[in-house]
Amino acid sequence: MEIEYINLPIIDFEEKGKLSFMETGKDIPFEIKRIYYIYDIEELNIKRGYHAHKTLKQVIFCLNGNFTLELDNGLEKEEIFLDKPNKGVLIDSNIWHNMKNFSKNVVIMVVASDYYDENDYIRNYNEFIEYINKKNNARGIVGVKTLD
Ligand code: T46
Repeated sequence: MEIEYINLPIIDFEEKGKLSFMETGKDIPFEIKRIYYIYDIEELNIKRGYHAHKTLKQVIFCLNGNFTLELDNGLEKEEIFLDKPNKGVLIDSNIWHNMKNFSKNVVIMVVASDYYDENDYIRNYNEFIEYINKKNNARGIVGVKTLD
C-alpha cells in the first residue's frame, strides 16, 4: 500500500528551537477547513479511530510523543510509527484507520478537508468493505475483498 508522507519544512534556529509550517495547496494537498487535536490520553493502551471517511481527506501529525497509525484500504494494511512534528501522513478518503500505542503526553494534530460531519463516517468494518466494493464495482473494478 502506497503511503503519502507529508514532510513539512523545518527552519532550525539551533538553541532558539525549530519552526515548521504548512500551506494549503503546497504542503497539504487540499484546502484545510478544520484542524483538531487529540491530547491528554490517560489510558495509553486504548485505541481510537476504527472508521473510514467517505469523502474527507486528512493529514495527521504527531506534535509530541509518539503513536502508531494503522491504515487499511480493504486489501492491504500498513502500520506507521509517527514521532516527529514535521512528518505527516495523508489519510485519504475510503481508508479504514486507527491509532494505538500512545506514548505519555502524545499530542496528535489533524488537518482536514472539510467540516465535521458524522454522515461522512463509516464506523463498521463490514460496511466499509461493502462500501468500497460497491464503489469499485461501479468503476468496473472487481471487489477487493469478500466478507467472512
Ligand atoms: C479521524 C481520526 C484520526 C466533533 O464534534 N468535531 C470534530 O471535528 C471531531 C474530530 C470530532 N468531534 C466529536 C465526534 C465524537 O462525538 O468528537 C467525538 C470523538 O470523535 P471520534 O470518536 O471520531 O474520535 P477519534 O479519535 O476516533 O477520530 C478522530 C476523528 O473523529 C476522525 O475523523 O479520522 O480522529
